[in-house]
Amino acid sequence: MRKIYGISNVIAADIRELKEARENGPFERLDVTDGMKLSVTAKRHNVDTIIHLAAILSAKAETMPLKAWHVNMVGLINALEVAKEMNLQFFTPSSIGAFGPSTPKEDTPQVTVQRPITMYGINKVTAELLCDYYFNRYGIDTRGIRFPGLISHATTPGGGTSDYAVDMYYHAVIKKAYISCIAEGTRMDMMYMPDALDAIIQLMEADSKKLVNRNSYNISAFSVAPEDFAKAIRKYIPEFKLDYQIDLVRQNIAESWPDSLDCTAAKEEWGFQAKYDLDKTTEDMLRKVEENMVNKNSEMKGKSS
Ligand code: AKB
Repeated sequence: MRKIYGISNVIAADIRELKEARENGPFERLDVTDGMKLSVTAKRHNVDTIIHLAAILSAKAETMPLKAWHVNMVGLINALEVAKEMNLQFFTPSSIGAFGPSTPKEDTPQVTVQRPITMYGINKVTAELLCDYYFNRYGIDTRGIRFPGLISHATTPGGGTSDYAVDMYYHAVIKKAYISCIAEGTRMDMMYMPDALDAIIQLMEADSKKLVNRNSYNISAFSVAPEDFAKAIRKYIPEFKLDYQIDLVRQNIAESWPDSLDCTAAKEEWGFQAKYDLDKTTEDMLRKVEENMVNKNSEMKGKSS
Protein backbone atom coordinates (compact mmCIF):
# COMPACT_ATOMS: atom_id res chain seq x y z
CA MET A 1 0.00 0.00 0.00
CA ARG A 2 2.89 2.33 0.76
CA LYS A 3 4.22 1.66 -2.74
CA ILE A 4 0.88 2.69 -4.26
CA TYR A 5 -0.30 5.50 -1.95
CA GLY A 6 3.02 6.90 -0.65
CA ILE A 7 5.05 5.97 2.42
CA SER A 8 3.75 8.75 4.66
CA ASN A 9 0.13 8.10 3.66
CA VAL A 10 -0.10 4.63 5.19
CA ILE A 11 -0.06 4.51 8.99
CA ALA A 12 0.71 0.99 10.19
CA ALA A 13 -0.55 0.03 13.64
CA ASP A 14 -0.17 -3.01 15.83
CA ILE A 15 -0.44 -3.95 19.50
CA ARG A 16 3.19 -5.18 19.25
CA GLU A 17 6.20 -3.07 18.47
CA LEU A 18 6.92 -3.96 14.83
CA LYS A 19 10.46 -2.85 14.08
CA GLU A 20 10.13 -3.44 10.35
CA ALA A 21 6.87 -1.46 10.02
CA ARG A 22 8.37 1.44 12.00
CA GLU A 23 11.53 1.48 9.85
CA ASN A 24 9.44 1.54 6.66
CA GLY A 25 7.14 4.46 7.51
CA PRO A 26 4.74 5.86 10.13
CA PHE A 27 3.91 3.30 12.82
CA GLU A 28 1.63 3.51 15.88
CA ARG A 29 1.51 1.10 18.76
CA LEU A 30 -2.22 0.60 19.25
CA ASP A 31 -4.61 -1.71 21.09
CA VAL A 32 -7.91 -1.84 19.15
CA THR A 33 -9.88 -2.33 22.35
CA ASP A 34 -8.76 1.17 23.40
CA GLY A 35 -11.37 3.18 21.48
CA MET A 36 -10.14 6.56 22.74
CA LYS A 37 -6.56 6.00 21.55
CA LEU A 38 -7.82 4.67 18.22
CA SER A 39 -9.87 7.83 17.70
CA VAL A 40 -7.07 10.20 18.79
CA THR A 41 -4.55 8.39 16.53
CA ALA A 42 -6.85 8.47 13.48
CA LYS A 43 -7.47 12.20 14.00
CA ARG A 44 -3.79 13.02 14.57
CA HIS A 45 -2.92 11.45 11.21
CA ASN A 46 -6.09 12.78 9.54
CA VAL A 47 -6.77 9.38 7.94
CA ASP A 48 -9.46 8.89 5.31
CA THR A 49 -9.63 5.06 5.42
CA ILE A 50 -9.38 2.33 8.06
CA ILE A 51 -8.26 -1.18 7.11
CA HIS A 52 -9.19 -3.01 10.30
CA LEU A 53 -7.39 -6.39 10.41
CA ALA A 54 -6.78 -7.03 14.13
CA ALA A 55 -8.38 -10.30 15.27
CA ILE A 56 -7.92 -13.48 17.25
CA LEU A 57 -8.18 -16.32 14.69
CA SER A 58 -10.34 -19.46 14.76
CA ALA A 59 -8.29 -22.09 16.63
CA LYS A 60 -6.80 -19.61 19.14
CA ALA A 61 -10.29 -18.15 19.76
CA GLU A 62 -11.52 -21.58 20.90
CA THR A 63 -8.91 -21.53 23.69
CA MET A 64 -10.04 -18.06 24.88
CA PRO A 65 -13.63 -17.40 23.64
CA LEU A 66 -14.33 -14.39 25.89
CA LYS A 67 -11.07 -12.68 25.01
CA ALA A 68 -11.76 -13.41 21.32
CA TRP A 69 -15.20 -11.81 21.61
CA HIS A 70 -13.63 -8.77 23.31
CA VAL A 71 -10.80 -8.26 20.81
CA ASN A 72 -12.82 -9.18 17.71
CA MET A 73 -16.05 -7.34 18.55
CA VAL A 74 -15.01 -4.43 20.80
CA GLY A 75 -12.07 -3.79 18.45
CA LEU A 76 -14.42 -3.73 15.47
CA ILE A 77 -17.08 -1.48 17.01
CA ASN A 78 -14.35 0.95 18.16
CA ALA A 79 -12.98 1.13 14.61
CA LEU A 80 -16.48 1.51 13.11
CA GLU A 81 -17.25 4.33 15.56
CA VAL A 82 -14.10 6.20 14.46
CA ALA A 83 -15.14 5.63 10.82
CA LYS A 84 -18.57 7.12 11.64
CA GLU A 85 -17.11 10.05 13.58
CA MET A 86 -14.69 10.95 10.76
CA ASN A 87 -16.79 9.67 7.81
CA LEU A 88 -14.04 7.27 6.66
CA GLN A 89 -13.97 4.48 4.13
CA PHE A 90 -13.79 1.19 6.04
CA PHE A 91 -12.54 -2.34 5.33
CA THR A 92 -12.58 -5.37 7.58
CA PRO A 93 -12.08 -8.99 6.52
CA SER A 94 -14.64 -11.69 7.08
CA SER A 95 -13.66 -15.32 6.51
CA ILE A 96 -14.71 -18.77 5.35
CA GLY A 97 -15.14 -19.12 9.12
CA ALA A 98 -18.41 -17.17 8.81
CA PHE A 99 -19.95 -20.39 7.44
CA GLY A 100 -20.90 -23.52 9.36
CA PRO A 101 -21.87 -27.19 8.94
CA SER A 102 -25.34 -26.37 7.57
CA THR A 103 -23.87 -24.20 4.77
CA PRO A 104 -23.68 -25.89 1.32
CA LYS A 105 -20.09 -27.22 1.11
CA GLU A 106 -19.39 -27.12 -2.61
CA ASP A 107 -19.65 -23.90 -4.61
CA THR A 108 -20.81 -22.18 -1.43
CA PRO A 109 -23.09 -19.36 -2.64
CA GLN A 110 -22.47 -15.69 -1.85
CA VAL A 111 -25.77 -15.48 0.03
CA THR A 112 -26.50 -18.66 1.98
CA VAL A 113 -26.98 -20.20 5.43
CA GLN A 114 -24.48 -18.78 7.99
CA ARG A 115 -24.66 -20.72 11.27
CA PRO A 116 -20.98 -21.08 12.33
CA ILE A 117 -20.12 -23.21 15.38
CA THR A 118 -16.97 -21.34 16.46
CA MET A 119 -16.54 -18.12 18.44
CA TYR A 120 -14.47 -16.71 15.53
CA GLY A 121 -17.25 -17.57 13.06
CA ILE A 122 -19.88 -15.96 15.27
CA ASN A 123 -17.67 -12.85 15.46
CA LYS A 124 -17.31 -12.78 11.66
CA VAL A 125 -21.06 -13.08 10.96
CA THR A 126 -21.71 -10.36 13.54
CA ALA A 127 -19.04 -8.21 11.87
CA GLU A 128 -20.64 -8.63 8.43
CA LEU A 129 -24.02 -7.56 9.87
CA LEU A 130 -22.51 -4.65 11.83
CA CYS A 131 -20.74 -3.33 8.74
CA ASP A 132 -24.04 -3.51 6.82
CA TYR A 133 -25.68 -1.66 9.71
CA TYR A 134 -23.12 1.20 9.64
CA PHE A 135 -23.57 1.45 5.86
CA ASN A 136 -27.39 1.42 5.90
CA ARG A 137 -27.90 3.47 9.04
CA TYR A 138 -25.02 6.01 8.83
CA GLY A 139 -23.91 5.86 5.18
CA ILE A 140 -20.37 4.71 6.10
CA ASP A 141 -18.63 3.19 3.07
CA THR A 142 -17.94 -0.22 4.65
CA ARG A 143 -16.51 -3.02 2.48
CA GLY A 144 -15.39 -6.59 3.21
CA ILE A 145 -14.05 -9.85 1.85
CA ARG A 146 -14.58 -13.39 3.15
CA PHE A 147 -10.97 -14.51 3.03
CA PRO A 148 -10.04 -18.15 2.61
CA GLY A 149 -6.92 -19.46 4.39
CA LEU A 150 -4.13 -17.00 3.57
CA ILE A 151 -0.63 -18.23 2.82
CA SER A 152 2.23 -15.85 3.60
CA HIS A 153 5.99 -16.17 3.98
CA ALA A 154 6.09 -12.90 5.93
CA THR A 155 3.95 -13.94 8.91
CA THR A 156 4.39 -17.13 10.87
CA PRO A 157 1.25 -19.15 11.82
CA GLY A 158 -0.87 -17.20 14.31
CA GLY A 159 -3.75 -19.30 15.68
CA GLY A 160 -5.71 -20.01 12.51
CA THR A 161 -7.05 -23.39 11.38
CA SER A 162 -5.78 -22.88 7.84
CA ASP A 163 -2.32 -21.96 9.19
CA TYR A 164 -1.16 -25.56 8.79
CA ALA A 165 -0.45 -24.69 5.15
CA VAL A 166 2.12 -22.01 6.05
CA ASP A 167 3.60 -24.33 8.67
CA MET A 168 3.95 -27.09 6.06
CA TYR A 169 5.99 -24.87 3.73
CA TYR A 170 8.37 -23.88 6.57
CA HIS A 171 8.79 -27.54 7.64
CA ALA A 172 9.31 -28.60 4.02
CA VAL A 173 12.27 -26.23 3.70
CA ILE A 174 13.76 -26.86 7.16
CA LYS A 175 12.99 -30.55 7.87
CA LYS A 176 11.77 -32.01 4.54
CA ALA A 177 8.87 -33.48 6.56
CA TYR A 178 5.63 -32.35 8.18
CA ILE A 179 3.01 -33.77 10.54
CA SER A 180 -0.37 -32.32 9.61
CA CYS A 181 -2.96 -31.60 12.30
CA ILE A 182 -5.63 -31.57 9.57
CA ALA A 183 -6.71 -34.92 8.12
CA GLU A 184 -6.10 -36.15 4.59
CA GLY A 185 -8.98 -35.22 2.29
CA THR A 186 -10.07 -32.15 4.31
CA ARG A 187 -10.41 -29.47 1.65
CA MET A 188 -10.68 -25.75 2.22
CA ASP A 189 -10.21 -22.61 0.15
CA MET A 190 -6.79 -20.97 0.18
CA MET A 191 -5.04 -17.96 -1.36
CA TYR A 192 -1.52 -16.51 -1.57
CA MET A 193 -1.04 -13.22 0.30
CA PRO A 194 -0.18 -11.07 -2.78
CA ASP A 195 -3.61 -11.94 -4.24
CA ALA A 196 -5.29 -11.11 -0.92
CA LEU A 197 -3.59 -7.69 -0.80
CA ASP A 198 -4.49 -6.96 -4.42
CA ALA A 199 -8.11 -7.94 -3.67
CA ILE A 200 -8.34 -5.48 -0.76
CA ILE A 201 -7.01 -2.64 -2.92
CA GLN A 202 -9.24 -3.54 -5.87
CA LEU A 203 -12.35 -3.70 -3.68
CA MET A 204 -11.52 -0.41 -1.94
CA GLU A 205 -10.98 1.30 -5.32
CA ALA A 206 -14.20 -0.12 -6.83
CA ASP A 207 -17.23 1.98 -7.69
CA SER A 208 -19.40 2.01 -4.54
CA LYS A 209 -22.61 1.90 -6.57
CA LYS A 210 -21.68 -1.52 -8.01
CA LEU A 211 -21.20 -3.19 -4.60
CA VAL A 212 -24.42 -5.10 -3.98
CA ASN A 213 -22.82 -7.60 -1.54
CA ARG A 214 -20.44 -5.10 0.09
CA ASN A 215 -20.19 -6.91 3.46
CA SER A 216 -18.77 -9.36 2.53
CA TYR A 217 -17.53 -11.06 -0.72
CA ASN A 218 -16.61 -14.75 -1.18
CA ILE A 219 -13.15 -15.02 -2.77
CA SER A 220 -10.75 -17.94 -3.26
CA ALA A 221 -7.80 -18.97 -5.42
CA PHE A 222 -7.76 -22.77 -4.98
CA SER A 223 -9.49 -25.46 -2.94
CA VAL A 224 -7.03 -27.95 -1.43
CA ALA A 225 -6.40 -30.66 1.17
CA PRO A 226 -3.05 -31.30 2.97
CA GLU A 227 -2.00 -33.98 0.45
CA ASP A 228 -2.41 -31.46 -2.42
CA PHE A 229 0.16 -29.16 -0.78
CA ALA A 230 2.50 -32.15 -0.31
CA LYS A 231 2.18 -33.12 -3.98
CA ALA A 232 2.96 -29.53 -5.06
CA ILE A 233 5.95 -29.33 -2.64
CA ARG A 234 7.39 -32.64 -3.94
CA LYS A 235 7.90 -31.05 -7.38
CA TYR A 236 10.68 -29.01 -5.70
CA ILE A 237 11.55 -31.23 -2.70
CA PRO A 238 10.96 -34.84 -3.92
CA GLU A 239 11.90 -36.40 -0.56
CA PHE A 240 9.25 -34.37 1.34
CA LYS A 241 7.30 -36.61 3.73
CA LEU A 242 3.78 -35.91 5.03
CA ASP A 243 2.31 -37.64 8.10
CA TYR A 244 -0.83 -36.96 10.09
CA GLN A 245 -1.58 -36.42 13.77
CA ILE A 246 -5.06 -34.94 13.94
CA ASP A 247 -5.87 -32.06 16.29
CA LEU A 248 -9.59 -32.56 16.96
CA VAL A 249 -10.35 -28.90 17.65
CA ARG A 250 -8.82 -27.74 14.35
CA GLN A 251 -10.21 -30.72 12.45
CA ASN A 252 -13.78 -30.00 13.67
CA ILE A 253 -13.41 -26.35 12.68
CA ALA A 254 -12.05 -27.28 9.23
CA GLU A 255 -14.88 -29.77 8.66
CA SER A 256 -17.48 -27.12 9.52
CA TRP A 257 -16.14 -24.83 6.76
CA PRO A 258 -16.91 -24.93 3.03
CA ASP A 259 -14.80 -27.02 0.62
CA SER A 260 -14.98 -24.48 -2.21
CA LEU A 261 -16.54 -21.05 -2.55
CA ASP A 262 -18.51 -19.53 -5.43
CA CYS A 263 -16.75 -16.21 -6.16
CA THR A 264 -19.05 -14.96 -8.94
CA ALA A 265 -20.28 -11.87 -7.06
CA ALA A 266 -16.71 -10.62 -6.42
CA LYS A 267 -15.81 -11.19 -10.08
CA GLU A 268 -18.90 -9.43 -11.39
CA GLU A 269 -19.10 -6.53 -8.93
CA TRP A 270 -15.42 -5.49 -8.73
CA GLY A 271 -13.42 -7.73 -11.07
CA PHE A 272 -11.77 -10.13 -8.60
CA GLN A 273 -9.24 -12.47 -10.25
CA ALA A 274 -6.53 -14.45 -8.40
CA LYS A 275 -3.11 -14.66 -10.08
CA TYR A 276 -1.54 -17.44 -7.99
CA ASP A 277 -2.69 -21.05 -8.29
CA LEU A 278 -1.32 -23.79 -6.01
CA ASP A 279 1.81 -24.42 -8.12
CA LYS A 280 2.71 -20.75 -8.46
CA THR A 281 2.10 -20.21 -4.73
CA THR A 282 4.29 -23.22 -3.86
CA GLU A 283 7.15 -22.17 -6.11
CA ASP A 284 7.18 -18.63 -4.65
CA MET A 285 6.62 -19.70 -1.02
CA LEU A 286 9.47 -22.25 -1.04
CA ARG A 287 11.86 -19.70 -2.56
CA LYS A 288 10.89 -16.94 -0.08
CA VAL A 289 10.98 -19.24 2.96
CA GLU A 290 14.45 -20.41 1.86
CA GLU A 291 15.56 -16.74 1.58
CA ASN A 292 14.08 -15.97 5.03
CA MET A 293 16.05 -18.85 6.54
CA VAL A 294 19.31 -17.71 4.90
CA ASN A 295 18.76 -14.15 6.19
CA LYS A 296 17.91 -15.40 9.68
CA ASN A 297 21.04 -17.58 9.80
CA SER A 298 23.33 -14.76 8.68
CA GLU A 299 21.68 -12.44 11.26
CA MET A 300 22.38 -15.01 13.98
CA LYS A 301 25.97 -15.46 12.81
CA GLY A 302 26.39 -11.66 12.85
CA LYS A 303 25.11 -11.50 16.45
CA SER A 304 27.37 -14.27 17.71
CA SER A 305 30.59 -12.96 16.06
C1 AKB B 1 -8.28 -19.10 10.34
O1 AKB B 1 -7.88 -20.21 9.96
O2 AKB B 1 -8.80 -18.88 11.43
C2 AKB B 1 -8.17 -17.93 9.38
C3 AKB B 1 -9.38 -17.84 8.53
C4 AKB B 1 -9.63 -18.83 7.47
O3 AKB B 1 -10.16 -16.96 8.72
N1 AKB B 1 -7.00 -18.07 8.56
